[in-house]
Amino acid sequence: MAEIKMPFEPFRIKVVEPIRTTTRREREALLKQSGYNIFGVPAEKVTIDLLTDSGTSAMSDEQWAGMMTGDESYAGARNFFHLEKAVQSIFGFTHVIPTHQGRAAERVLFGSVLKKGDIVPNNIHFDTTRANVEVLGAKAMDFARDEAYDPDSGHPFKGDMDPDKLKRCIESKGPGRIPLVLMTVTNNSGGGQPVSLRNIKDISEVCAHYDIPFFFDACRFAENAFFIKKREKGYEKKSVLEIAQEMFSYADGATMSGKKDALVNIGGFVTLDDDAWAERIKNALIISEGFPTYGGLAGRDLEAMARGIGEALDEGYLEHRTAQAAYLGGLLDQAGIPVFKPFGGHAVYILADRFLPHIPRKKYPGWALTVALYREYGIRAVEIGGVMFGSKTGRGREEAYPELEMVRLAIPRRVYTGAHLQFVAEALIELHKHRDKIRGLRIVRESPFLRHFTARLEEL
Ligand code: P70
Repeated sequence: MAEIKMPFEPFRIKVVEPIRTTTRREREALLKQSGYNIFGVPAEKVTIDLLTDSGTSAMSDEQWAGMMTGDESYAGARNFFHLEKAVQSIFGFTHVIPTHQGRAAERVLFGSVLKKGDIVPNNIHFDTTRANVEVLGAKAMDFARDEAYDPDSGHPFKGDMDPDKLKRCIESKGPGRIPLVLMTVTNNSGGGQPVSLRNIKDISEVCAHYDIPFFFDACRFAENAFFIKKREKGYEKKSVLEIAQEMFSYADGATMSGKKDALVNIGGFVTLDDDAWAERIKNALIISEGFPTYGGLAGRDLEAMARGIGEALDEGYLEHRTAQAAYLGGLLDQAGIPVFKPFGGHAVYILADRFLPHIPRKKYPGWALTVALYREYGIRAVEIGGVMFGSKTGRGREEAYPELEMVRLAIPRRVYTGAHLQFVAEALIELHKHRDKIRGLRIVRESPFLRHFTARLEEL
């Protein structure tokens, strides 16, 4: 078996944050209190927090220095212009409209261009994106290539959208009902898999043919560009920046959660060329987010994002980041733990239905694994499966489940070392040995949208 190397951290640590440990008894009580929902557990009671890579990055010395230059004027703060320039230099669109995070960008964009009965195709929508489409009475549809749903397929670009599935949808529903097509890079609900430039060009051509605007959900664009460099023929010698620029050159705009590949703790934006859409979005922004040069952010946050978005394209950083996922995934895989392959950019995904074959889908094996991982080791992960994406298809009807039942171990950017990941792997390997003791759950309370954040459950 190949040796799995712990990656070298390409940074020194200047500020540290202590990790507190808890006892199993304490964690058991916290689980009970939170309704067996790890979103309800206080972060200080978590040993290693792999809930999300969103807003959890460690900022650099450059970003912290930039925070001191925050211009807190209401309108036209200098940091907005820095952000505008940084975003334009990578994305290449005229308008840059800041928002407090990704879902706010989705809301102001979709709220300005979608109406009831419309359809939004995507490779696979992530949770908030789907919710922001559906809350407007429109329908979110997924057209990822077939390999996306096969955890064992080694296809290098499992994030790709299937152009034929997209065309069939446009032909059958009519282009007039599709105000925009989205493409999520990397594909978060499908194992953090990249989309190839070939596919971006193909989808862009389909959209152009029917005159439908093509937008990216660009949260993890830098990781996607890095995978293109590593895996797509003809891009080996291009810089990650050039690849990102080329990706965006085929689109009409993007929504962005800066909490991922802009390396900030809060922030996002919409960026696009169309003047009429930009005007509508800015008007919507003023109602709920703020004036268009700050969009719900402080000047210092805008500066951190302006600086972070460039740092995310650093190839040494991206090499380490993807090596971290490969290291953790490799240790698990070698120990016989079922994992989604290839390993994604920001996370390792465990195939929970295979990890816990004795728990049926209706008893939420993925959720059960997140509960067990916290209870036994104080590690927090997130279920991407039946609770997050399951839905009742009608009154009293059976629940429908997504194709994949997974637990995501998301790796915060520049936060954990190789030793931390080794601890996580050892914990999972131990847990796997005692997996038959893990029990399923049932939901006792849930909200109509995004139920995973607040649902309460009970162990069976
Ligand atoms: C995550 C978070 C956010 C996200 C995303 C894509 C592809 C838009 C957004 C919204 C959400 C999350 C999930 C589970 C636990 C905690 C947080 N993804 N598009 O971790 O962006 O959060 O800034 O509103 O992945 O994947 P924002």
